[in-house]
Amino acid sequence: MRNEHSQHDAENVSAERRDFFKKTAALSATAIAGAGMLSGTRAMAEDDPVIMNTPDWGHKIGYPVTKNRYGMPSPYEHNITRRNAKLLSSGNWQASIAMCPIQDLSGIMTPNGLFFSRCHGGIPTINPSEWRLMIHGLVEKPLVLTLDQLKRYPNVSRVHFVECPANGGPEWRGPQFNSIQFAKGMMSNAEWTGVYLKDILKDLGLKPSAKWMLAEGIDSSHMGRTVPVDKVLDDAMIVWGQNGEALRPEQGYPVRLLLPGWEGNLCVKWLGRLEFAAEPFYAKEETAKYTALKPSGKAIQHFYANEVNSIITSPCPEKPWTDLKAGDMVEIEGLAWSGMGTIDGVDISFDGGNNWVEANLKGLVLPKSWTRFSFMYKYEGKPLILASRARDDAGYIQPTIDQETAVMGVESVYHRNGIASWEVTAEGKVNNVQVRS
Ligand SMILES: Nc1nc2c(c(=O)[nH]1)N[C@H]1C(S)=C(S)[C@@H](COP(=O)(O)O)O[C@H]1N2
Ligand SMILES: [Mo]
Repeated sequence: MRNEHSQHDAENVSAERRDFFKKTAALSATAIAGAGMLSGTRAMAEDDPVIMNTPDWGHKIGYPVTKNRYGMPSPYEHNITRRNAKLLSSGNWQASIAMCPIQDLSGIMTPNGLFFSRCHGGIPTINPSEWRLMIHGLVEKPLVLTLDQLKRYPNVSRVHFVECPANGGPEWRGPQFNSIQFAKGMMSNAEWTGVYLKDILKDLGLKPSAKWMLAEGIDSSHMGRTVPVDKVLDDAMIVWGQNGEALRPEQGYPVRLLLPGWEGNLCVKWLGRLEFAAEPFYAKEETAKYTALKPSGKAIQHFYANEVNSIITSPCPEKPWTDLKAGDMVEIEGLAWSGMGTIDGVDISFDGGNNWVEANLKGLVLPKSWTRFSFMYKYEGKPLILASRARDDAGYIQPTIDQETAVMGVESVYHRNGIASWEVTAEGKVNNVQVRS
């Protein structure tokens, strides 16, 4: 009888909706056209068959949670996935870059299944009971920790982005991808849980001569990077938690180093060893790679924090304005972040950077974290060059592309933070462009 009962309820609901529809239809399109968020006929589509539907989900019992104990997104969201950038990984999917669909995210947290992932030697499957962290070198008391021992230190949770310094790197010489996911998707933002490294070091006794720390991974790439001790004693974390659950294998399960705001490459995943020394280690990833060749022919070797940056996520090539009509109000949204501090403000330009208006920062505004910005705009159906320019509380503002290339040339792969712009055509299509003077 239960099914019949539900069927009956569904019919009532449908009748109520029909009444509502008849009453409001009197107000009709004329009252709404040309004003507000939904102008014209889209607000009151009298011939929309969906309004009268009584689909299965409203009167058939649904499936139980036992079918899907670890939840998955709705099958209708199947197209929202990470995507691999062939250009950067020569089609080799073991060592690859999986770009985050930043155009499809809301708020500032990246769901763990969509977090961007950069692996130099594939993703190891590590048994946490066989995992140890060795801390040695210029310390009074070297230490080997199990995961349980590590978790006994005071836990902290912090929201921070991880961005590969090569994010946007293929575009120094001009746009390469008509896609935000491929142009800017080498970053994500999460709440990380772990311990401050300085709290562990209290037990070890750092020798005064210790100026550098090598962090080494236990994956096949054995990623090694040297970190100055100042950063270690400031806010470096050893993390095992990602958005409320264990780190995902792609993010370094069971434990990774997190250097808030600094190059993703320094945030060594599948961490196994920390060694303190008086000199940098000059590991492969800080000599052959992750250096920036300048026009003088010299390369910058140790550069760390990702500079203030921003990108408009809506509209973007994947989220065009092709269904808008002149007069529609539309929300321009985007993400701003700085590895040097907290976002102070974001400006938006509609004419490629000649004039600027201030956007609103929405939701949480946290240090070294994605910050969402927003601007309500009355669409005019005219071509635009949309751009965003972020500022941080360390006093930095994004440079123009010309200013940036004047200093860095175009040979560097890393640390691009010049003002990004989208061309919006009269039809509302969105293209990746670079504004040069
Ligand atoms: N052990 C190890 N750590 C690593 C890497 C790796 O391949 N192995 N890749 C690095 C690079 S280049 C980046 S950009 C970040 C990416 O972090 P994510 O995969 O969690 O997004 O991890 C870094 N840590
Ligand atoms: Mo990276």
